[in-house]
Amino acid sequence: MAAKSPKLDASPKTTLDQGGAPHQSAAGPDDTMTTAQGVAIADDQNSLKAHARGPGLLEDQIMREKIFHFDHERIPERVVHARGYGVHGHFELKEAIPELSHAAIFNRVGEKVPTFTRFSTVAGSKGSPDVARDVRGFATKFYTSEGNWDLVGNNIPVFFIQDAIKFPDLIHSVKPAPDRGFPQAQSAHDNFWDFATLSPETMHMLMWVMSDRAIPRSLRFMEGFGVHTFRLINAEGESKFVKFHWKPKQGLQSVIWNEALKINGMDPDFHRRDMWDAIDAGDFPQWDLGIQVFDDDFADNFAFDILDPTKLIPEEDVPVRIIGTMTLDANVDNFFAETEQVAFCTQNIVPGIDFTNDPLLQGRNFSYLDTQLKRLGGPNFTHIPINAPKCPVRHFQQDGHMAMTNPKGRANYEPNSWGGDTGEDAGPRENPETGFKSYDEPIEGKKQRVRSELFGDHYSQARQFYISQTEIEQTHVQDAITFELSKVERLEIRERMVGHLRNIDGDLAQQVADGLGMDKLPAKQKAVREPITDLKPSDALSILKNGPDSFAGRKLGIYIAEGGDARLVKSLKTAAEDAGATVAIIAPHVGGAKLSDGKTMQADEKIDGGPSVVFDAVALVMGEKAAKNYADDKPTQDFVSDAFAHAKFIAYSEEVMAIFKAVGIDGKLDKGVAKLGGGDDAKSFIDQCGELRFWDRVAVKQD
Ligand code: HDE
Repeated sequence: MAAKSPKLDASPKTTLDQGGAPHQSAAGPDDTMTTAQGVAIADDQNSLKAHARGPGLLEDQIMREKIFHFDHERIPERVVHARGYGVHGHFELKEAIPELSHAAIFNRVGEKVPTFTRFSTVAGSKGSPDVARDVRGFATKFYTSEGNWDLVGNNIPVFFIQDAIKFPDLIHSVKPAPDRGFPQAQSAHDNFWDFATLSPETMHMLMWVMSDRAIPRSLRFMEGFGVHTFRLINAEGESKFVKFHWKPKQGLQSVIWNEALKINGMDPDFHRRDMWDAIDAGDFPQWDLGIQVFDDDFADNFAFDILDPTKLIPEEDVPVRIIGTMTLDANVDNFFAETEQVAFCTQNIVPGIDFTNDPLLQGRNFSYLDTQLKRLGGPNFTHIPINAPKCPVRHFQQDGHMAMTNPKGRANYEPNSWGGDTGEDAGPRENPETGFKSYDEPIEGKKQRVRSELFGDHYSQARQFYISQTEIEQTHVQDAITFELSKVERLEIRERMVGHLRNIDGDLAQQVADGLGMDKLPAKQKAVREPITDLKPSDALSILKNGPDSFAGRKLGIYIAEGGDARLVKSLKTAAEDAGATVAIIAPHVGGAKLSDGKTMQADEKIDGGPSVVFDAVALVMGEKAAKNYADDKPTQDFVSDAFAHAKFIAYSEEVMAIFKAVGIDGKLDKGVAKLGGGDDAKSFIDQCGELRFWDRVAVKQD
């Protein structure tokens, strides 16, 4: 197992570390419970009463303190990205880029820079299900030697809107409607599609969120993007533009919509559990950090405005250059202290990196700092360990709520003339050599509320995204839009969207119109700028073209029952584990099942709690009597019929045919369903599982 990243100081088991070094209880032996004031508690079961059956006494300072604290346990959830999951790790630079940036993080090859990454959904509240159709946040705090750099990105390289002033409207429209307070964590409703279709700048992003990108199989199997164009600045003060990319070494993978709906019911914590389990097992996910670098010349000649966050730069035009790798290798000790209190701010950048004039980024630079004040209750949130830089911090900011690291000495202003002979510490001074300098971009022009002309192209890259998908993926996009619009009550909103789709791809518009039962295609929406229709497809935009090359990191569910062939189960387990996958045993009872060798194998899940939707591939190994017995069992039938419908690879011992018959797939078995005899069968099956899904099974669209 690799070394773990530096984390918050661990506290002794039953005492609380209140900011300083771990301490022992002042009140007595190590495990004595105390109040927050350190006074030992004699009875934590009974409040103080006037009499055994009498009224409670106000005097009970111990109960009052306990309940007071409990009453204040919650802080406001994030207004967006409320549901998230954070993990510690480190970033290691593989290739220095001094010609592009003088930032230490881009120049010290091999140095391990600690990181904290929080993944999130956008629309749902803290308790919403993980596999909602939504964008995923991918925010990383790098604790660099020159201060914290926060790369606050998403798993989609573009955004819905072009100007920060539209953000509250976008978010209001997707969040639960103000009168009824629902729907939760969904975009399939009138308000969202009303706003989106009246704001055609959303069209490119809509293609992404209607694709399988918005229902990832795991947080480990998705890309990350900084979205905006940033600047890199070298020691000479020269600047180039840059877009940041995270490429998962695990490959890309998503679930399909019907699966997502079922997973959300079976395991609303599917993504966070998956991340916790992988890291707990030492299977540390890794992402390469890549940069797309380009200059003014490219920017001036590119078909779109590089300041427009609804556009991407195809990797075929500017290749992604990999410069380092992030490894996530430690779960948090305390969810609240770390995942909840972490405060990402887009304005946290270090010397050698700079902003551009992207109007969304400019607005974000205000919003993030502002929101932390509300959420964390004061300006000293940088004193909270998860937010504190791991390099020296010296300034004259002082006081405020919950100030933890307070300056010593007399000087709290500058310039000052302390120091020298006075013997007093004069405090820190600015440093023109190493201090942060903005790129001295010349600016002139009129003060206006306008957008640049190229921002008016709303359809070209939406089309490029769509035509870059495989046929299966295109079908998923059609189905997703049809599903969402079917939940929209107002006909004119549905028609407006199909009118936009006609500017993107004729067949897509027709499929959705058919799916919605429209008699004729609604009128085309008027385009502000005529779309470019000959942009080349880009393979990088497809998930299926960028999948993994093995079953590593994936999960096999083996459903066993009485009399199942013990050798088969063992060989499946071994083959899966050898491939770097994990295995869960499912049985009719959690106590497990007695196999052919007479031994009882314990189960991880009872069948009702271990449906096939939570696995990447499944196997069923049962004795004849048991298979017949469970052929009529509904959870068993769902296990098989879902796995089959979701194009999963299925392995079985021949007795299981009784169940296949019961669910009506016995006559449809294809190359994705493998009968296990002996020999290398298990290994061949696991090799085949590396393709993740047997798409041929669902490739022909049923009308
Ligand atoms: Fe955010 N966003 N955002 N956002 N965002 C927040 O900050 C905001 C945008 C993103 O795990 C908030 O601390 C505005 C784009 C992530 O803690 C808030 C605009 C991208 C996270 C905020 C955007 C993001 C946030 C809420 C339009 C991808 C979660 C809580 C101008 C590049 C960070 C918080 C975490 C969180 C504002 C648009 C990503 C309110 C005003 C584009 C990953 O400050």
